[in-house]
Amino acid sequence: MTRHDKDHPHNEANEEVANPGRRSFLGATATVGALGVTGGTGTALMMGSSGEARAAEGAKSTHVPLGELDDYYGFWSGGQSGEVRIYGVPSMREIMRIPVFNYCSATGWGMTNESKRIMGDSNRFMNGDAHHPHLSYTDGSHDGRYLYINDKANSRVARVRLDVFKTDAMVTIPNIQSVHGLRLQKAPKTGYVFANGEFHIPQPNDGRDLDNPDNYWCLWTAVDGETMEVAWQVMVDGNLDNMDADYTGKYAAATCYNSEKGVNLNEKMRSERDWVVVFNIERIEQAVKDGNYTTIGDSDVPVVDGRHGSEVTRYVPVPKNPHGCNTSTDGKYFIAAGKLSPTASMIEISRLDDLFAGNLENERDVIAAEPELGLGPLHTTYDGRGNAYTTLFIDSQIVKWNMEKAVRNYNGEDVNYIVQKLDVHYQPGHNHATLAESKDADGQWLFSLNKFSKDRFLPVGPLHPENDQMIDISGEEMKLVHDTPTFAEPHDTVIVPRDMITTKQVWDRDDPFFAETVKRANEDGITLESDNKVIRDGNQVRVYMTSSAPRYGLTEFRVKSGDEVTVTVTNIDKVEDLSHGFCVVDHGVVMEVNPQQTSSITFTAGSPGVYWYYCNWFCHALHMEMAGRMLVEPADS
Ligand code: CUK
Ligand code: CUA
Ligand code: CA
Repeated sequence: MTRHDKDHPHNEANEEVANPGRRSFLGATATVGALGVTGGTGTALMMGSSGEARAAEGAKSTHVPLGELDDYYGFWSGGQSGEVRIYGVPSMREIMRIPVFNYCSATGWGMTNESKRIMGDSNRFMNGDAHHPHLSYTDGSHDGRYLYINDKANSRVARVRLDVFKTDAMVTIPNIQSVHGLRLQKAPKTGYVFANGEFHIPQPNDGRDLDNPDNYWCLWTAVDGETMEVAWQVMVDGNLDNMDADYTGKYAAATCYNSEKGVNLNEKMRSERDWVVVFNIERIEQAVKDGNYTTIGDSDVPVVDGRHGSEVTRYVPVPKNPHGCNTSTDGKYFIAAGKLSPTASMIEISRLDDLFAGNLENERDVIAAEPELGLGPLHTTYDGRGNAYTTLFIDSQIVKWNMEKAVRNYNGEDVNYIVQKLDVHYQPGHNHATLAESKDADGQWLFSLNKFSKDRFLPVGPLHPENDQMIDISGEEMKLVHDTPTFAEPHDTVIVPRDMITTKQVWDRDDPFFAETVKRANEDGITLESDNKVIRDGNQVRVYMTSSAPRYGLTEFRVKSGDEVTVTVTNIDKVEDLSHGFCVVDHGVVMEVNPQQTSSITFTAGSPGVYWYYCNWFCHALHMEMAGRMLVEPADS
């Protein structure tokens, strides 16, 4: 973008011709704005748009030329879809979806034996609500090993392997209801995965205390990020909403919006202040080591008492129903967004030693500043240059503010800490900047994950998409550059440079993802890479076959109605991207089988008849012909 262009803000239309790459962010509305068309439902949109069109002058392009790769991987949560989505940044092309807590019709996730083993008991739930994806750390930097994510709907935490982009572990957290806030220990390494139990419940929740909410409690949980086993829990007062950990491995902090322990809206809003609870991880570990804990119900997880008066927590009062909790990337502050208060509370992490040592008169002495930002502050992210960016849900804005100036202002200096407010469309929840939950924040791109999209996209009926907007923050000014409609409902994202992630393009035959399946085949005396066999064992039938484009090793197999059939398919193709599938018609049976992968699925053979099975991932010119017959005989024959 030249100086000349900047001086002629009404030339967008011509510029689009000259530089088609800009089309992606200027789009048609900018042209309409420039033409001065008014009226109808477009008015509000246009006013915003013409302003944006100018703001986008000089912004970085989101265009990634054909055949070239994006600079960043973006990991998006899938909200109540239960999955994780991968976007390329800056193009915002959706590259992949990773089923996690959901059933997947394309890959067979939730149906294959491999995915069922990973999901365990919780496989009985067909839904999930994935809010907070986070990438593992070494010394405060992302290390590209794992992604962890919570399930608010069924109280689970899952891990995704980033070498194959598959979910590889899932744990249901005991003694809690709803995992909401989820964060990782940043140093020296992940370490713990911390999970906030959001809804307070009787302990144990076995029918006692139904009508006695005063005796409901929430627990904060630490999961071992390597073994994915629950390490310990801490019982707290109030509830737990969002959280974050510091950059030393010593402290974590969580917002509480229900210090009242209310069970209805009015009760939950009764107090002018709720709190941020700060956890002292070393002290909790010591308490567990010293046997200073209890257990609850059937669970043998150590539960340390962290309620008021405990040595392992401190409660810092902050204004009304706080929501987001985000550690600044300089490691200095936990920043809690006020939600029902127009403020954010900056907790100075270096004062926490004194807070726990009892050297401060008041818990509020750890507050470094409480800047007023606008209406409905929800979440904050960072550019690594001393600025914070907070979403304002009610104002439909992102406010950029300077942390150091906010502190000076709090200390009485007459200095303005607000740098800029940018309209977003509309009602933002989380926002997130590139690398902004690591010490490597690079201040390039900011995303505003807006809950409402209203008039921004072609209408698709009453259920609207969300709108994830992309903002260039590399300069002084935030510049809106791109709208991305998303389906239900990304809450949060984490974005890292592409060189942080190293993937396998073809499975290794000894991969743990399907090791148990291989082991069982070996017990049947099967060599998966070459054998095509049917083994009958009472009314259990195990069918083994290879796949190699465009054929299955077996073009037919015979079972009896009502048999429990397990089909194990090994894709012996070694060619990158040559995936096969296996789908049995009228049986609800489907799975992906990628190069060098073994996949298996167990089902009940239906009523007598011929049932075709076919390859449902397009693999070859003769892909349609890649099929076979399951011949189902009557049960008594
Ligand atoms: S919560 Cu969704 S907008 Cu679950 Cu992270 Cu704030
Ligand atoms: Cu094999 Cu399609
Ligand atoms: Ca409250």
